[in-house]
Amino acid sequence: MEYDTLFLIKPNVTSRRKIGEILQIVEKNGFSIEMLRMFQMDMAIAEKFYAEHKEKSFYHKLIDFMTSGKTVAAVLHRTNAVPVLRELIGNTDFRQARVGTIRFLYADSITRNAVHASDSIESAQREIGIIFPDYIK
Ligand code: FUP
Repeated sequence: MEYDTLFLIKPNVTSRRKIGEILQIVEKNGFSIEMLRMFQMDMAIAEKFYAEHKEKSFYHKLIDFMTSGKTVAAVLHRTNAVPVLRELIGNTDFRQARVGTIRFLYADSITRNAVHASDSIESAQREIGIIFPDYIK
């Protein structure tokens, strides 16, 4: 099945001028970029996006980081987009990420972990709605 997922390139990467390299990796792996946006997350968007983590110990660190600089957001389209992109980005903890994954290559810590990819089709729809409210499929 072909469908969309949401991808974010986080502030620790945008500030290092690695945006092009990472977009090249996703395109080489068969993803089509349907929407693309660069912006700095405000508190309202970050809190909405990460609402499920509100009670976690790392929540404030995560929100601080995500609002600290520019994010590139993309709607990516492919067959089996969610599991394929999750595989390509690697484990949340970069120390456990498979060699060659985006997090293995670009993460600095568990919080500054370079990229985000939706973990289910439902999450993808919710997250696309937050970042690209005008996107009509
Ligand atoms: P993932 O789906 O791989 O992005 O991971 P999670 O949904 O579990 O976590 C969301 C974000 O919280 C991660 F991108 C980074 C951050 N996080 C931490 O900062 N510390 C942790 O221990 C776990 C996650």
